[in-house]
Amino acid sequence: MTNEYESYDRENGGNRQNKGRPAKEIYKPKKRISDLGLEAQFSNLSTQDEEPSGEHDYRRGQNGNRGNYRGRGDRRGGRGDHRGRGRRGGRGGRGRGGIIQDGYMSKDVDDDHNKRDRRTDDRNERYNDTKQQYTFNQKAADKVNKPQEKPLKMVTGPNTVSWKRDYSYPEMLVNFVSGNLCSTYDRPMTSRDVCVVNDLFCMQNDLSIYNLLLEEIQSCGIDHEKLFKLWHGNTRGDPGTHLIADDGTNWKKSCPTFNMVLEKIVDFFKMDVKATRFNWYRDSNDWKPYHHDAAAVKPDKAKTQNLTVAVSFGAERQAAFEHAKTKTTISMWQPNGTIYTFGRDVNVMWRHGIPAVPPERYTDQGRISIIAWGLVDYMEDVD
Ligand SMILES: O=C(O)CCC(=O)C(=O)O
Ligand SMILES: [Fe+2]
Repeated sequence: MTNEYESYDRENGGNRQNKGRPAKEIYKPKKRISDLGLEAQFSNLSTQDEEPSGEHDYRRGQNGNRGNYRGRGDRRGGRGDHRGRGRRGGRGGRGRGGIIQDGYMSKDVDDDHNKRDRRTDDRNERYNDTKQQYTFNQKAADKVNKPQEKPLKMVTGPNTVSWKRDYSYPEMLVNFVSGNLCSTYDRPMTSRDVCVVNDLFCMQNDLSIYNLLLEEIQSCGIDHEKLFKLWHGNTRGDPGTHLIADDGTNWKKSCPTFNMVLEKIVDFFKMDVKATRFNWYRDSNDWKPYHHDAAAVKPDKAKTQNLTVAVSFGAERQAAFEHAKTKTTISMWQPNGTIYTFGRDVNVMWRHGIPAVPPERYTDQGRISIIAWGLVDYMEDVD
């Protein structure tokens, strides 16, 4: 089968167990954002393959938080580390839009660990590490500054071939939006648009949210093998691509940081979220093949989902699109904290995925993506 859309993936590989990898032990933060008061709010969201059972009121009951995180709106009176757009300012923070600052990164770096041979397939030991650290990719920077040695590719023939005005809408239009400057998405959006929103959640070098997500989900009390499923597990002689958290287990109740992320997505995009997913790419060996999300192939999903939102935490990976007909590919780096979204037509005209990283560029840094599928009422169709 060539059309590898989501439901196919799930039916064929999604239920396989992730054997042989124990839960990663991670550090205990000094302060947690567990008093967000959001724990229960998203626990009733359906998975992508199920219809939601009822209406969800995402903005209920935010008063009375005393905790370390302050977002926009009604949350007030916090004294802690995370400062957002709360009505009453906290002391000492820069008051940026919901950015979590002063995270829990430890100062000491485990050099031995970083130098360890990464090519071995026995990755279990590594998941006993403490929290993930931000690393600067010096190799990449050096490469960019290197003088070109190969002969340059050149074009022969005329450099302009058409003077006809073309008013057609592009097959994909990429919008860049600053999460620092606006509290909600306030630009036009068409179904052929991809939007990239930076800095809504955190500074790119602050891995607090990645580490909290991992800590909370791994200490939620559900057995690791039940909680995480290997995507594409062994269906093609491949050891699976990456892990997803199984929404059949009740992990969301114990993961306030996941709920905080989701609430921000709902607020920012004014989105009616119908389904969510927690993807974990444990290291650079994990990846996700090109696919259409379910709304491209299931008419019932298409009625209630016109937007996919993906937020990346942890290692910087590329999110890529492959044109369904021409197979042309376009790829975008996704630094820690970055959002990318795409509309209904992009999901039909293109497949998307997280490209595999060649073994020589191996890194043990992991990435989590939180995906929300749902409806926005301001999306314009393209004729
Ligand atoms: O990790 C990502 O950014 C992509 C995930 C994705 O496409 C999916 O879960 O359907
Ligand atoms: Fe997807």
